[in-house]
Amino acid sequence: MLRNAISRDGFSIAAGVHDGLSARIAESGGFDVLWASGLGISASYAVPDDSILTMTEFLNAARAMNDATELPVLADCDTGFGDTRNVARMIDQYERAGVAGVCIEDKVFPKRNSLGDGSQDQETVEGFCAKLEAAKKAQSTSDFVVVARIETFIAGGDRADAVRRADAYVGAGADAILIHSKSKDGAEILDFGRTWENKHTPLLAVPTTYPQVDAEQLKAAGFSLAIYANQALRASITAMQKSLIHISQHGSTVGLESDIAAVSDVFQLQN
Ligand code: SPV
Ligand code: MG
Repeated sequence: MLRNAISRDGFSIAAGVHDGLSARIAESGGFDVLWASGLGISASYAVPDDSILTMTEFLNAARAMNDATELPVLADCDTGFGDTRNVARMIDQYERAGVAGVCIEDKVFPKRNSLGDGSQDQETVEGFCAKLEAAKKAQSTSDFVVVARIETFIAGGDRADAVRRADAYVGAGADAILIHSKSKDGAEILDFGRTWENKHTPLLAVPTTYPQVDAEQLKAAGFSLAIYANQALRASITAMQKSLIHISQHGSTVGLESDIAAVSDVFQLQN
């Protein structure tokens, strides 16, 4: 259950995945939670992670992950696909699909991926709290989790703004806080975790740009879930590129066969 996996008493890891196959590989790799990555799902359609795909496209990918595994799926739902009414329908649809929880971020639609260059406009605290309240009101099972993602550091804001937002979002009903950053050293994330006075609400991090901050450090700073959001996607891109270039250059798969999964491995992943 997602609620247990992100409890403040323990520490879990989530793999960012983009379809049923990557979800199943993450499950066999020992992860606790699946992150239905907006970046990954967008990349699987070869479009930017800039609010291009529809909710239904993201939902279909999350449903495939949920159907393929026993792991709880935490779906990256960007800004909630609209205003409070869109958020309410989104919750209904994700919950019906069996997804364990959703994460919405406090940027304005259309959002841009957080790791790119360029400015990011943040939603007002009041506007985002209204979305969280709509989400919590719309859920029909008590186990469903709504994560509030704070983009203050991405937008160039300071710790005081991040803390103000975290407190407000918990007040509006958020079950967990994801504090995002694209800093190179992760210092602002570790500082936030250590100093945020709320020691009950689960804290989530996405250590993409600060890979030297390991799970132990995140746990010690008060985090309960580390989301490895895009490593599976990046690994698969490298593997596909290397393999396909080999074939086009050599006109054969000799020298490649031992580096790629056997067809029987594919069958196994397909059950
Ligand atoms: C994603 O995986 O889509 C995320 C994390 O939202 S990030 O790409 O860092 O914004
Ligand atoms: Mg995303």
